[in-house]
Amino acid sequence: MTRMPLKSLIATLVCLAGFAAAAPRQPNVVFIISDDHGWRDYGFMGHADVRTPHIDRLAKEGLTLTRGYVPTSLCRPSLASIMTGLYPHQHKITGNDPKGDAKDAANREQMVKVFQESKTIAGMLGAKGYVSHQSGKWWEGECRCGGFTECMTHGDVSRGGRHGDEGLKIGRQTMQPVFDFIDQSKGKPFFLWYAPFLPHTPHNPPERLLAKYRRPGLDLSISKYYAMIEWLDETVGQLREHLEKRGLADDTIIAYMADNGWVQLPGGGTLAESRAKLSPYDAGVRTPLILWAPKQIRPARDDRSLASTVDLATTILPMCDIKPRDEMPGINLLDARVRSRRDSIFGAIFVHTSEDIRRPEANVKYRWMIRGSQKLIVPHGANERLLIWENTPKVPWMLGRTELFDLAADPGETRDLAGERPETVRSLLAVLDRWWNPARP
Ligand SMILES: [Ca+2]
Repeated sequence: MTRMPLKSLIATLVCLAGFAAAAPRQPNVVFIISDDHGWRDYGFMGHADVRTPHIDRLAKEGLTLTRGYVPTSLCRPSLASIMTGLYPHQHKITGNDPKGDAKDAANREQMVKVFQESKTIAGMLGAKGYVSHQSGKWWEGECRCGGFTECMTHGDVSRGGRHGDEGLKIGRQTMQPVFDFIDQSKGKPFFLWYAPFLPHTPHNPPERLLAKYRRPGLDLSISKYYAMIEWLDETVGQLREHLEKRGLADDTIIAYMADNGWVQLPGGGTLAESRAKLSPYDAGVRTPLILWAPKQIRPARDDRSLASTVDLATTILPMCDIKPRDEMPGINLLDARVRSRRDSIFGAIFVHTSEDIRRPEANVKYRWMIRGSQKLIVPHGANERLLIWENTPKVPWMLGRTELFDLAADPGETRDLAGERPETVRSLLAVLDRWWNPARP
């Protein structure tokens, strides 16, 4: 072995130190989170009516995983999973509201404290020098508590704080706070949480958009929902255009997803009837996931692999030179081999208004898992009497029995195979219990 002369060794060490100091530029990270949006309701997902040209373009240019899922189909716990990279039984956020007076500040504050026990993506990026901005949906009180450096949401219950307050103006009334944040953070890497109250109710789209979908034979409530989606899409286009105008698009990662699904029933229908939001069926838990980064992610569409929003942390943090935490269960979605090796994903459905804000097992109604194309849905018998929607005793889709579906043959989950395939049910249940068994928390 040749010995390196001392002078050269010192020169090399100085050089390496210099290299370490000039670490690669950290990419900006933008989360675009649609609210109450059905997984098929996009142009790129094949919808015949809904126009989403801007989201379609992201999907075409990015890595698009059409079999994406949220672990739970309700806003607050789903957003908490996106922000922490953890399952609801890990971060313990399972419901939208606390039991008792949901408008009582102290009552809500106790819930927010539970959320603060988990590390957030905003906080982890912040520790590495990122600035961050929250806009849109945010349930966890004053948004700086979630690790953001700037925000729209005040969280003050006495001024209407619950799920976003001032933040809910984004997209619907203005994009300016987001644009101002981007402009002012120039030079520093940033994290942007863009979770507009779109296409969420109230379905009150501008007439110029509604006019495109108003037609004989299409129920007006459905026309309005479609127009709300196009409204969301317009804002996605505006956000991207702003990044491009500022010359930042090449240094930015965009992750797109919906927080839960939606089925718009003719005549308005009630949520409890729709078998979507707050249900364990695909209409509630499935969403396409798009990862877009022109310099780092090659365009591809994957219609086979199972992906979860808990994978966002474990995919994006390494792109920002941050090691994911050990308790994060996700995978790196950019690695095609890792994606192909995953055979199962999991989730759970909880009551809308938490029985016990600290014990997920006290609130769970269903667990579900998918292996390949087989989907198992298992009710939690111990909580059978709990109402999933407060004050809604009758939820027609809630059968209270174990169900098994073949999603490849029956994507609408209409034919329950549990009775015909007891062996499959048994083997899937064993896997599900290894993931999380609320009977043995
Ligand atoms: Ca939602």
